[in-house]
Amino acid sequence: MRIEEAILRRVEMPLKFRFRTSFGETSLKKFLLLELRSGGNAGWGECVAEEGPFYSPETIESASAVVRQFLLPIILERDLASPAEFETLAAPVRGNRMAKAMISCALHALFAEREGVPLARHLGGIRDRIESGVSLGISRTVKETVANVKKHVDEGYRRIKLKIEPGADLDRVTAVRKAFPETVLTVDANGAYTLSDAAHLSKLDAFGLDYIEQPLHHEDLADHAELAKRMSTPICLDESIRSVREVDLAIRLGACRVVNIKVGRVGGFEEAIRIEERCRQAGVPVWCGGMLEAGVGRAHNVALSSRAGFVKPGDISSASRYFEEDIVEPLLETREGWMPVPSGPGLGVQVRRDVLGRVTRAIEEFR
Ligand code: OSB
Ligand code: MG
Repeated sequence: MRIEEAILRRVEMPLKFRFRTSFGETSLKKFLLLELRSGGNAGWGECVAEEGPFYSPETIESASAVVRQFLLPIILERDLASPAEFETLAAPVRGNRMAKAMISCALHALFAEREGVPLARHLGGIRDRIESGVSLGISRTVKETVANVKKHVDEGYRRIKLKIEPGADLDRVTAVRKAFPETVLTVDANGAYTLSDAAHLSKLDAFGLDYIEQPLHHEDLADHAELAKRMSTPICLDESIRSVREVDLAIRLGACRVVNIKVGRVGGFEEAIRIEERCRQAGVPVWCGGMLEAGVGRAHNVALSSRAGFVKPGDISSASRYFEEDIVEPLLETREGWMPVPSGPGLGVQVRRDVLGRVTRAIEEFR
């Protein structure tokens, strides 16, 4: 398929809540959105790089530069046989995985649309609905945390994840577990602890958490393996897993028993699926993480999560939780804790040009 045109937008959408993690806080979602056009079809990709290099080294600016200078020229000059061919051609470009993933996602959506099959099926998905969890930012107080959990339990979410950091951990988990003895509960530290906190972290073992996500620094696989020996709560890795090589190392070291897969963090659908398969061989359950995506990114996450290996609830919640209005219709919304997988061709949701016009801050076209 020959890509005739690429349109790169910078988009800004206000979030309905302030999202605080151990590494920062945001109430405005800013992202790059790519539209690829070929023969009357369009493929959309959303980049999860944030404004600052805090979750990952990439930023909106860095991703934009790499996309324009190195990645778009690869697809604009060629007749691509498959999205996987892009991965091969882009392999000489190191890192910059979120930039690559935006193009991978747009290409898969475009190929699925042209084939007339839903993206989920094009990716090998087998489910028609996926289990939804929710990721709750760090609240100011214990009381606010419990109230926020109640709201989301009442909405039917099938797993609650609490962001934690030193000084806002045991108190929140103790109160939430007391109020919700049966809820599937996890915590995510985004790397805020060190191995010297092992005794403190092991106090979380009393609360029956499904797992603790990324407790230590993203480069500390050996320390995660050591921590795993000192606590009974399973460790799930997020930031540490950028490739199938890293997940292989993590599993061999005993650094994790659960894996969070984000297509942006690993550079595209091909690598995401390789990681899922490596985990399945090792008996390691995986789930799909989120990056506060708008409708395009959410549709890609839903499609990926429909694959058989995604056996735990993901961070995939209703679009209306995040935004007053979204850039796609119909909205991707959960019903009693389950998200339906769109069944139409391609992305399975339509991009709303009217909303896009309101939220686009800059636009560039490439031919
Ligand atoms: O660690 O999973 C994370 C959002 C931004 C950066 C990192 C993370 C998150 C989330 C949000 O947890 C999940 C969602 O999209 O709701
Ligand atoms: Mg995480």
